[in-house]
Amino acid sequence: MKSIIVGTAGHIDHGKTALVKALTGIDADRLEEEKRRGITIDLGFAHLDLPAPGAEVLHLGFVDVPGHERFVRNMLAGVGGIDLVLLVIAADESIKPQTREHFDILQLIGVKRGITVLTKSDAVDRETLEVVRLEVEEFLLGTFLEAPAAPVVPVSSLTGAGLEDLKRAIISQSAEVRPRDSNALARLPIDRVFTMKGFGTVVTGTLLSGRIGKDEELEVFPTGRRVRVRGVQVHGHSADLAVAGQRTALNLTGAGTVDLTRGMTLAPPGTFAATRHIDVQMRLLPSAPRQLRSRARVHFHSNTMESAAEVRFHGKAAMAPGESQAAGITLPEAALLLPGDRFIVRQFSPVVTIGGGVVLDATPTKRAAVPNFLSVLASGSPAEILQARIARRGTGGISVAALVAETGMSSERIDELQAGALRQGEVLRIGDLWVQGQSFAALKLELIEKVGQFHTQNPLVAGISREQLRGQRGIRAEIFDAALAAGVLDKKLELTGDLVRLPGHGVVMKDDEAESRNRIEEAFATAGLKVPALHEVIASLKVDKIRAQKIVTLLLREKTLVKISDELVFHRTALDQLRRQIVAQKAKSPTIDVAGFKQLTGVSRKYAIPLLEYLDRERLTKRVGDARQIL
Ligand SMILES: Nc1nc2c(ncn2[C@@H]2O[C@H](COP(=O)(O)OP(=O)(O)OP(=O)(O)O)[C@@H](O)[C@H]2O)c(=O)[nH]1
Ligand SMILES: [Mg+2]
Repeated sequence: MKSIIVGTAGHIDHGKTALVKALTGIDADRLEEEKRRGITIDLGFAHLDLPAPGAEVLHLGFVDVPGHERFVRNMLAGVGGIDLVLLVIAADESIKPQTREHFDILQLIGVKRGITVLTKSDAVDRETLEVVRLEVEEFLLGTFLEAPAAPVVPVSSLTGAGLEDLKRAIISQSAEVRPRDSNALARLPIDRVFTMKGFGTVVTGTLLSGRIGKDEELEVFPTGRRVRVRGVQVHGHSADLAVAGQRTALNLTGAGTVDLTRGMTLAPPGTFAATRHIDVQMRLLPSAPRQLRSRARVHFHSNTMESAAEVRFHGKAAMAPGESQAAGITLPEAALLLPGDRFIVRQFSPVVTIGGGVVLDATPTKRAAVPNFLSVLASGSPAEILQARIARRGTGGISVAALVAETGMSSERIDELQAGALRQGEVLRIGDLWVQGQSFAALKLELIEKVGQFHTQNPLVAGISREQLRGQRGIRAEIFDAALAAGVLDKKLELTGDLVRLPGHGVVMKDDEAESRNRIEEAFATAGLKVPALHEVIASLKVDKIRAQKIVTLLLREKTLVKISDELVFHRTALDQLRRQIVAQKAKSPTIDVAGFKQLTGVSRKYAIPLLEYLDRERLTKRVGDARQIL
């Protein structure tokens, strides 16, 4: 079974609705006003099953669009999901303005298959029909509807002439339509919302991808409301499951008609994120009346949504008719759009179709980590695009869920596409994250370098702690751990407990050094403020002078010892004790002179002066004449 969406297109009154009725027996003009005025205003729907080759059934869902120029925006809401177009041109009128505008739209939207139907063949003679056919064939030269690959079929909906030819053409063209991906995440842009007696809220749309089943929970984008599927209808019949490419009606609970409108999208909950910013590749039609300036306001249409929007060209002031280039689009409100979605841009005023294109990225980031990122998205293979998306995240990597949300692909499809690159090491899979191989290698080198720097600055420390090495950059723990492990595997790093070091570096203190360290510390700790001369302490050690000096440097860096002048070094505890004494002294007297200080602390003048100067620097005291004010 294959499901195909067939859309009509063409000028007003050229017989689109009559053709759908002649084919399906269904009048797609459902509104009272449409019947009264004899024109189509909004989208209409019909369906038909045809036998396909191999005794298969071809399910055709029809989307009938209005031809009136005032209702092009309704036409745009319907054209997004179509697989096959019937370009309807009345034989008695030939090509008219909306024939051209609809055809421009079909090309911009990227419709790949179609049939040109010359309607009202009964209303003209054979010669006229042939003239119109030639005219139309010339108009379609070089496009996806170029004959004979895409047939031109004359029909009369009045007499039924040509209808069988048309059905045959539909069957053969449908065979060429690539089925939509029913394994991708489901996405249903809503095109109608109504209530049905006894059922409640019903929405309809063309299921662009995936499947939607009964009792499933869905999220409404962009509002975030959760709804449940009470019933599914496909082609007017109840079904357990709707599959990509089918006209789908869903009976929903959890939302009323006021909560839902055309342009919203249903998708599995918690998977996607609606966005206000997209990067696109767009083309301005040669027929556009004027150039499009950067930051111009336009009408933006994609799938069933429409909105005002601002277009920006990166580093360019304007875009000329006929040009194609990358652009950024900002929407006033978030919408669910995905890479590959097509869009149409209409001039703000007067409203005419001026261009359109394809969404490249619906999750633009500021970092320009990947050169030509957008051109890879525009013309790379699916695997290359995935790799660019992974590379863009640098050493941070991207989670499977985020990559799924960014692309709409299933994780299985992503695995499949990345298998080659994974084998080559171009991308890595670390836990739940995809990381570019190159970024990972750079991170590993960066860590090795950082450990080396640490050793240079801390000669007597065995290594840098993992936490300190990971630093403030907030590298994800899984990636950091993997990079460390890779460094160890390469024998470029060593791990002992929590410490990371370069092999052979990170001198562990030898016994005599450790003993010396203890002796120095003890000498100063027990001396209080009456400290010994540093050189005397050093001279008393077992280790040589140079190593002793290094140990002192380490103790100073740790702030176990504090140097307050060239000559004087104190243990931290002694200075802390002094602070407390000074603070206590303040209660007795707000000032203290040198004599008072000597008396308070029991130190000689040799120590008193540098210590008072130290306290001044520490802002515990302030010199006033010969005395100190205690602050
Ligand atoms: N003689 C003749 N008349 C036709 C044929 N098809 C349609 N018509 C008539 O043309 C008029 C317009 O037909 P519709 O099918 O409503 O045209 P449409 O393209 O759907 O028009 P819009 O939806 O408003 O754009 C109607 O009066 C039809 O009866 C045909 O094959 N032969
Ligand atoms: Mg119509």
